[in-house]
Amino acid sequence: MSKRLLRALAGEAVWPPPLWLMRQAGRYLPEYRAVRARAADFVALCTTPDLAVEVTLQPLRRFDLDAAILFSDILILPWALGQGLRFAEGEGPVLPPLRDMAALRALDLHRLEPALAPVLETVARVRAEVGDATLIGFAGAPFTVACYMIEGRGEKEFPAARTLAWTDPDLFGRLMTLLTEATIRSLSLQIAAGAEAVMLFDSWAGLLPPSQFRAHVIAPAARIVAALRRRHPAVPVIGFPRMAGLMLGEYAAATRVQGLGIDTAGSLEAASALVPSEMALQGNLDPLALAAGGAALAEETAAILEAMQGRPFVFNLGHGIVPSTPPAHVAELVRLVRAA
Ligand code: 1CP
Repeated sequence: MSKRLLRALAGEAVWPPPLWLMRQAGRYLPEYRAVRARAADFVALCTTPDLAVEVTLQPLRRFDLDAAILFSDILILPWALGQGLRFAEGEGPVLPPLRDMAALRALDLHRLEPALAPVLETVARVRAEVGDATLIGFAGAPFTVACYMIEGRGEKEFPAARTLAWTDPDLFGRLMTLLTEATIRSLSLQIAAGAEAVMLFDSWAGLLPPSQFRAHVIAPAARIVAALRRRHPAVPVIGFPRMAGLMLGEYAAATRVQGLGIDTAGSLEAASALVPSEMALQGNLDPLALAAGGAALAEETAAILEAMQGRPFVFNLGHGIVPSTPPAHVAELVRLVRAA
Protein backbone atom coordinates (compact mmCIF):
# COMPACT_ATOMS: atom_id res chain seq x y z
CA MET A 1 0.00 0.00 0.00
CA SER A 2 1.87 3.00 -1.21
CA LYS A 3 -0.80 5.69 -1.48
CA ARG A 4 0.16 8.43 0.95
CA LEU A 5 -3.32 9.15 2.25
CA LEU A 6 -4.00 5.45 2.95
CA ARG A 7 -0.69 5.14 4.79
CA ALA A 8 -1.59 8.06 7.06
CA LEU A 9 -5.05 6.59 7.71
CA ALA A 10 -3.34 3.30 8.59
CA GLY A 11 -1.54 5.13 11.41
CA GLU A 12 1.75 6.10 9.79
CA ALA A 13 3.20 9.59 10.39
CA VAL A 14 3.71 10.25 6.64
CA TRP A 15 5.69 13.49 6.17
CA PRO A 16 5.08 15.88 4.48
CA PRO A 17 1.48 14.97 5.29
CA PRO A 18 -0.98 13.98 2.57
CA LEU A 19 -3.25 16.82 1.52
CA TRP A 20 -6.72 17.29 0.07
CA LEU A 21 -9.41 19.93 0.62
CA MET A 22 -13.08 19.69 1.50
CA ARG A 23 -15.15 21.04 -1.44
CA GLN A 24 -12.03 21.01 -3.60
CA ALA A 25 -14.35 20.76 -6.62
CA GLY A 26 -16.68 23.72 -6.71
CA ARG A 27 -17.56 27.24 -7.61
CA TYR A 28 -14.14 28.78 -6.91
CA LEU A 29 -12.91 27.00 -10.08
CA PRO A 30 -13.93 28.59 -13.42
CA GLU A 31 -13.81 25.16 -15.09
CA TYR A 32 -16.36 23.90 -12.50
CA ARG A 33 -18.68 26.82 -13.24
CA ALA A 34 -18.43 26.01 -16.95
CA VAL A 35 -19.50 22.37 -16.44
CA ARG A 36 -22.16 23.40 -13.91
CA ALA A 37 -23.68 25.67 -16.58
CA ARG A 38 -24.03 22.67 -18.91
CA ALA A 39 -26.10 20.67 -16.39
CA ALA A 40 -29.87 21.24 -16.15
CA ASP A 41 -29.56 21.57 -12.36
CA PHE A 42 -27.32 20.48 -9.47
CA VAL A 43 -28.93 17.04 -9.07
CA ALA A 44 -28.35 16.43 -12.79
CA LEU A 45 -24.69 17.39 -12.32
CA CYS A 46 -24.35 14.79 -9.53
CA THR A 47 -26.17 12.06 -11.49
CA THR A 48 -24.66 12.50 -14.97
CA PRO A 49 -21.42 10.49 -14.92
CA ASP A 50 -19.76 12.38 -17.81
CA LEU A 51 -20.13 15.65 -15.89
CA ALA A 52 -19.54 14.31 -12.36
CA VAL A 53 -16.33 12.49 -13.41
CA GLU A 54 -15.06 15.68 -15.02
CA VAL A 55 -15.66 17.94 -11.99
CA THR A 56 -14.27 15.31 -9.58
CA LEU A 57 -10.99 15.30 -11.52
CA GLN A 58 -10.71 19.07 -12.17
CA PRO A 59 -8.92 19.97 -8.90
CA LEU A 60 -6.38 17.17 -9.43
CA ARG A 61 -5.48 18.52 -12.86
CA ARG A 62 -4.67 21.92 -11.38
CA PHE A 63 -3.15 20.96 -8.03
CA ASP A 64 -0.91 18.18 -6.68
CA LEU A 65 -3.47 16.69 -4.26
CA ASP A 66 -3.42 13.26 -2.59
CA ALA A 67 -7.12 12.56 -2.96
CA ALA A 68 -10.10 12.93 -5.23
CA ILE A 69 -13.46 13.10 -3.45
CA LEU A 70 -16.46 11.82 -5.38
CA PHE A 71 -18.47 14.74 -6.70
CA SER A 72 -21.94 14.25 -5.27
CA ASP A 73 -23.82 15.65 -2.28
CA ILE A 74 -25.00 14.37 1.09
CA LEU A 75 -28.59 15.09 0.00
CA ILE A 76 -28.41 12.63 -2.91
CA LEU A 77 -29.23 9.96 -0.29
CA PRO A 78 -32.70 11.35 0.63
CA TRP A 79 -33.24 12.00 -3.09
CA ALA A 80 -32.42 8.33 -3.81
CA LEU A 81 -34.83 7.22 -1.06
CA GLY A 82 -37.61 9.14 -2.82
CA GLN A 83 -37.79 12.48 -0.98
CA GLY A 84 -38.02 15.31 -3.50
CA LEU A 85 -34.92 17.51 -3.77
CA ARG A 86 -34.08 20.59 -5.75
CA PHE A 87 -31.39 23.20 -5.43
CA ALA A 88 -32.90 26.66 -5.74
CA GLU A 89 -30.59 29.06 -7.58
CA GLY A 90 -28.44 30.86 -4.99
CA GLU A 91 -30.51 29.46 -2.11
CA GLY A 92 -29.32 25.93 -1.44
CA PRO A 93 -31.32 22.73 -1.05
CA VAL A 94 -35.11 22.54 -0.82
CA LEU A 95 -36.94 19.33 0.21
CA PRO A 96 -40.57 18.67 1.22
CA PRO A 97 -40.22 18.73 5.05
CA LEU A 98 -40.54 15.27 6.65
CA ARG A 99 -42.65 15.75 9.77
CA ASP A 100 -44.94 12.69 10.10
CA MET A 101 -45.06 8.90 9.78
CA ALA A 102 -46.70 9.06 6.34
CA ALA A 103 -43.73 11.03 4.96
CA LEU A 104 -41.33 8.54 6.53
CA ARG A 105 -43.26 5.56 5.06
CA ALA A 106 -43.02 7.11 1.60
CA LEU A 107 -39.23 6.60 1.68
CA ASP A 108 -38.09 3.33 0.11
CA LEU A 109 -34.77 1.60 0.76
CA HIS A 110 -35.33 -0.54 -2.34
CA ARG A 111 -35.00 2.53 -4.55
CA LEU A 112 -31.55 3.26 -3.23
CA GLU A 113 -29.37 1.00 -5.35
CA PRO A 114 -31.01 1.71 -8.74
CA ALA A 115 -31.15 5.44 -8.01
CA LEU A 116 -27.45 5.50 -7.07
CA ALA A 117 -26.38 3.67 -10.25
CA PRO A 118 -25.06 6.81 -12.02
CA VAL A 119 -23.14 7.87 -8.88
CA LEU A 120 -21.56 4.41 -8.68
CA GLU A 121 -20.63 4.62 -12.36
CA THR A 122 -18.90 7.92 -11.56
CA VAL A 123 -16.97 6.23 -8.73
CA ALA A 124 -15.78 3.42 -11.02
CA ARG A 125 -14.75 5.80 -13.82
CA VAL A 126 -12.90 8.17 -11.47
CA ARG A 127 -11.10 5.26 -9.79
CA ALA A 128 -9.75 4.18 -13.18
CA GLU A 129 -8.20 7.64 -13.61
CA VAL A 130 -6.88 8.72 -10.20
CA GLY A 131 -3.43 7.16 -10.43
CA ASP A 132 -1.49 7.72 -7.18
CA ALA A 133 -4.27 9.77 -5.61
CA THR A 134 -6.82 8.09 -3.36
CA LEU A 135 -10.52 8.10 -4.23
CA ILE A 136 -12.69 9.07 -1.25
CA GLY A 137 -16.39 8.17 -1.20
CA PHE A 138 -18.70 9.83 1.31
CA ALA A 139 -22.07 10.21 2.93
CA GLY A 140 -23.69 12.66 5.27
CA ALA A 141 -24.03 11.16 8.74
CA PRO A 142 -27.64 10.30 9.69
CA PHE A 143 -28.13 13.27 12.05
CA THR A 144 -26.98 15.90 9.53
CA VAL A 145 -29.02 14.35 6.70
CA ALA A 146 -32.07 14.14 9.02
CA CYS A 147 -31.65 17.87 9.77
CA TYR A 148 -32.19 18.74 6.09
CA MET A 149 -34.94 16.12 5.58
CA ILE A 150 -36.99 17.38 8.53
CA GLU A 151 -36.29 21.09 8.13
CA GLY A 152 -36.76 21.01 4.36
CA ARG A 153 -33.86 23.39 3.74
CA GLY A 154 -30.54 24.62 5.10
CA GLU A 155 -30.76 26.49 8.39
CA LYS A 156 -28.34 27.81 10.99
CA GLU A 157 -29.78 25.91 13.95
CA PHE A 158 -32.30 23.44 12.43
CA PRO A 159 -34.98 24.21 15.04
CA ALA A 160 -37.71 21.97 13.55
CA ALA A 161 -35.39 18.95 13.33
CA ARG A 162 -34.00 19.36 16.83
CA THR A 163 -37.45 19.96 18.29
CA LEU A 164 -38.81 16.82 16.60
CA ALA A 165 -36.04 14.75 18.21
CA TRP A 166 -37.49 15.76 21.63
CA THR A 167 -41.22 15.82 20.84
CA ASP A 168 -41.51 12.70 18.65
CA PRO A 169 -38.57 10.45 19.53
CA ASP A 170 -40.32 7.48 17.90
CA LEU A 171 -40.55 9.14 14.47
CA PHE A 172 -37.09 10.68 14.81
CA GLY A 173 -35.62 7.31 15.91
CA ARG A 174 -37.21 5.47 12.99
CA LEU A 175 -35.81 8.02 10.55
CA MET A 176 -32.34 7.70 12.12
CA THR A 177 -32.52 3.88 11.88
CA LEU A 178 -33.52 4.07 8.20
CA LEU A 179 -30.75 6.57 7.45
CA THR A 180 -28.14 4.48 9.26
CA GLU A 181 -29.06 1.44 7.14
CA ALA A 182 -29.17 3.52 3.93
CA THR A 183 -25.77 5.06 4.74
CA ILE A 184 -24.19 1.62 5.28
CA ARG A 185 -25.59 0.49 1.93
CA SER A 186 -24.54 3.63 0.07
CA LEU A 187 -20.98 3.53 1.41
CA SER A 188 -20.68 -0.24 0.79
CA LEU A 189 -21.80 0.28 -2.80
CA GLN A 190 -19.29 3.12 -3.26
CA ILE A 191 -16.51 0.89 -1.89
CA ALA A 192 -17.56 -1.99 -4.15
CA ALA A 193 -17.46 0.44 -7.10
CA GLY A 194 -13.92 1.62 -6.27
CA ALA A 195 -13.85 4.07 -3.34
CA GLU A 196 -10.65 3.44 -1.34
CA ALA A 197 -11.65 5.36 1.81
CA VAL A 198 -14.93 6.88 2.94
CA MET A 199 -15.82 9.97 4.93
CA LEU A 200 -18.87 10.56 7.10
CA PHE A 201 -19.83 14.26 7.25
CA ASP A 202 -21.74 15.20 10.42
CA SER A 203 -21.73 18.94 9.78
CA TRP A 204 -24.35 19.78 12.42
CA ALA A 205 -23.26 17.34 15.17
CA GLY A 206 -22.20 20.26 17.37
CA LEU A 207 -25.81 21.47 17.75
CA LEU A 208 -26.65 18.58 20.10
CA PRO A 209 -26.38 18.29 23.88
CA PRO A 210 -24.24 15.36 25.13
CA SER A 211 -27.13 12.90 25.64
CA GLN A 212 -28.35 13.37 22.06
CA PHE A 213 -24.81 13.57 20.70
CA ARG A 214 -24.30 10.04 22.07
CA ALA A 215 -27.63 8.78 20.68
CA HIS A 216 -27.70 10.50 17.29
CA VAL A 217 -24.05 11.11 16.40
CA ILE A 218 -21.86 8.54 18.16
CA ALA A 219 -24.20 5.51 18.09
CA PRO A 220 -25.04 5.66 14.35
CA ALA A 221 -21.40 6.36 13.43
CA ALA A 222 -20.28 3.37 15.53
CA ARG A 223 -22.83 1.15 13.77
CA ILE A 224 -21.78 2.39 10.33
CA VAL A 225 -18.06 1.90 11.04
CA ALA A 226 -18.63 -1.59 12.48
CA ALA A 227 -20.78 -2.68 9.52
CA LEU A 228 -18.28 -1.36 6.97
CA ARG A 229 -15.36 -2.96 8.79
CA ARG A 230 -17.10 -6.36 8.67
CA ARG A 231 -17.71 -6.04 4.93
CA HIS A 232 -14.60 -4.12 3.86
CA PRO A 233 -11.94 -4.51 6.60
CA ALA A 234 -9.20 -2.77 4.59
CA VAL A 235 -11.14 0.42 3.82
CA PRO A 236 -10.61 3.27 6.31
CA VAL A 237 -13.37 5.57 7.55
CA ILE A 238 -12.87 9.28 8.29
CA GLY A 239 -15.41 10.70 10.74
CA PHE A 240 -16.16 14.43 10.82
CA PRO A 241 -18.38 15.32 13.78
CA ARG A 242 -18.17 19.05 13.18
CA MET A 243 -18.05 21.30 16.27
CA ALA A 244 -17.98 18.22 18.55
CA GLY A 245 -15.77 20.13 20.97
CA LEU A 246 -15.37 18.27 24.26
CA MET A 247 -17.26 15.21 22.86
CA LEU A 248 -14.45 14.42 20.41
CA GLY A 249 -12.71 11.92 22.69
CA GLU A 250 -15.89 9.92 23.26
CA TYR A 251 -16.62 9.95 19.51
CA ALA A 252 -13.11 8.63 18.76
CA ALA A 253 -13.20 5.93 21.44
CA ALA A 254 -16.67 4.64 20.58
CA THR A 255 -16.52 4.74 16.77
CA ARG A 256 -12.86 3.71 16.22
CA VAL A 257 -12.71 5.66 12.96
CA GLN A 258 -9.24 5.58 11.36
CA GLY A 259 -9.34 9.29 10.61
CA LEU A 260 -10.92 12.10 12.61
CA GLY A 261 -11.78 15.39 10.92
CA ILE A 262 -11.21 18.45 13.11
CA ASP A 263 -13.23 21.60 12.35
CA THR A 264 -11.87 25.13 12.15
CA ALA A 265 -12.58 25.88 15.83
CA GLY A 266 -10.95 22.68 17.13
CA SER A 267 -7.49 22.68 18.71
CA LEU A 268 -5.33 20.06 16.99
CA GLU A 269 -3.13 19.80 20.09
CA ALA A 270 -6.14 19.18 22.35
CA ALA A 271 -7.59 16.66 19.86
CA SER A 272 -4.25 14.87 19.73
CA ALA A 273 -4.32 14.40 23.50
CA LEU A 274 -7.91 13.05 23.39
CA VAL A 275 -7.60 10.35 20.72
CA PRO A 276 -5.49 7.19 20.26
CA SER A 277 -2.02 8.03 18.90
CA GLU A 278 -2.53 5.83 15.81
CA MET A 279 -5.77 7.60 14.83
CA ALA A 280 -5.03 10.08 12.04
CA LEU A 281 -6.28 13.63 12.56
CA GLN A 282 -7.45 15.62 9.54
CA GLY A 283 -7.84 19.38 9.28
CA ASN A 284 -8.17 22.19 9.99
CA LEU A 285 -7.01 25.37 8.21
CA ASP A 286 -9.62 28.14 8.35
CA PRO A 287 -11.15 28.32 4.83
CA LEU A 288 -11.13 32.10 5.19
CA ALA A 289 -7.36 32.12 5.84
CA LEU A 290 -7.03 30.26 2.53
CA ALA A 291 -9.28 32.81 0.81
CA ALA A 292 -7.22 35.64 2.38
CA GLY A 293 -3.85 34.20 1.33
CA GLY A 294 -0.55 35.92 2.12
CA ALA A 295 0.68 35.99 5.72
CA ALA A 296 -2.59 34.59 7.13
CA LEU A 297 -2.27 31.50 4.94
CA ALA A 298 1.48 31.04 5.53
CA GLU A 299 1.34 31.47 9.32
CA GLU A 300 -1.73 29.33 9.95
CA THR A 301 -0.39 26.56 7.69
CA ALA A 302 2.99 26.59 9.44
CA ALA A 303 1.34 26.36 12.87
CA ILE A 304 -0.74 23.34 11.83
CA LEU A 305 2.26 21.56 10.34
CA GLU A 306 4.35 22.19 13.45
CA ALA A 307 1.61 20.92 15.77
CA MET A 308 1.07 17.70 13.79
CA GLN A 309 4.63 16.70 12.87
CA GLY A 310 5.38 13.16 14.07
CA ARG A 311 1.79 11.89 14.26
CA PRO A 312 -0.50 10.45 11.56
CA PHE A 313 -2.09 13.50 9.95
CA VAL A 314 -3.94 14.57 6.80
CA PHE A 315 -3.78 18.26 5.92
CA ASN A 316 -7.18 19.73 5.07
CA LEU A 317 -9.40 22.70 5.79
CA GLY A 318 -11.63 22.94 8.86
CA HIS A 319 -14.70 23.21 6.59
CA GLY A 320 -15.34 23.55 2.84
CA ILE A 321 -13.54 25.95 0.47
CA VAL A 322 -15.49 29.18 0.05
CA PRO A 323 -16.42 30.23 -3.53
CA SER A 324 -14.42 33.50 -3.31
CA THR A 325 -11.11 31.60 -2.87
CA PRO A 326 -8.55 32.49 -5.57
CA PRO A 327 -7.25 29.24 -7.13
CA ALA A 328 -3.70 30.69 -6.84
CA HIS A 329 -4.05 30.52 -3.03
CA VAL A 330 -4.78 26.81 -3.26
CA ALA A 331 -1.64 26.35 -5.38
CA GLU A 332 0.33 28.27 -2.72
CA LEU A 333 -1.09 26.08 0.07
CA VAL A 334 -0.07 22.93 -1.79
CA ARG A 335 3.44 24.34 -2.18
CA LEU A 336 3.68 25.18 1.54
CA VAL A 337 2.48 21.73 2.67
CA ARG A 338 4.71 19.87 0.20
CA ALA A 339 7.71 21.83 1.49
CA ALA A 340 7.10 20.75 5.12
O1 1CP B 1 -22.68 24.46 -7.78
C1 1CP B 1 -23.34 24.81 -6.79
O2 1CP B 1 -23.80 25.95 -6.64
C2 1CP B 1 -23.61 23.82 -5.70
C3 1CP B 1 -22.72 23.94 -4.51
C4 1CP B 1 -22.49 22.54 -3.95
C5 1CP B 1 -21.36 21.74 -4.16
C6 1CP B 1 -20.12 22.08 -4.94
C7 1CP B 1 -23.42 21.79 -3.19
C8 1CP B 1 -24.77 22.19 -2.76
N1 1CP B 1 -22.85 20.54 -2.94
C9 1CP B 1 -21.60 20.47 -3.50
C10 1CP B 1 -20.71 19.31 -3.52
C11 1CP B 1 -20.45 18.59 -2.25
N2 1CP B 1 -21.18 18.67 -1.09
C12 1CP B 1 -19.40 17.66 -2.06
C13 1CP B 1 -18.50 17.21 -3.21
C14 1CP B 1 -17.11 16.93 -3.11
C15 1CP B 1 -16.15 18.00 -2.64
O3 1CP B 1 -15.97 18.19 -1.42
O4 1CP B 1 -15.46 18.58 -3.51
C16 1CP B 1 -19.49 17.23 -0.72
C17 1CP B 1 -18.58 16.27 0.02
C18 1CP B 1 -20.62 17.86 -0.13
C19 1CP B 1 -21.09 17.63 1.24
C20 1CP B 1 -22.18 18.45 1.82
N3 1CP B 1 -23.29 18.96 1.19
C21 1CP B 1 -22.27 18.76 3.19
C22 1CP B 1 -21.29 18.28 4.24
C23 1CP B 1 -20.07 19.10 4.32
C24 1CP B 1 -20.26 20.54 4.73
O5 1CP B 1 -19.99 21.41 3.88
O6 1CP B 1 -20.66 20.79 5.88
C25 1CP B 1 -23.45 19.51 3.39
C26 1CP B 1 -23.96 20.10 4.71
C27 1CP B 1 -24.10 19.64 2.12
C28 1CP B 1 -25.40 20.29 1.84
C29 1CP B 1 -25.29 21.30 0.76
N4 1CP B 1 -25.13 20.99 -0.56
C30 1CP B 1 -25.00 22.14 -1.30
C31 1CP B 1 -25.08 23.25 -0.41
C32 1CP B 1 -25.03 24.70 -0.81
C33 1CP B 1 -25.23 22.71 0.89
C34 1CP B 1 -25.29 23.48 2.19
C35 1CP B 1 -26.66 23.99 2.45
C36 1CP B 1 -26.72 24.78 3.75
O7 1CP B 1 -26.97 24.19 4.80
O8 1CP B 1 -26.51 26.00 3.69
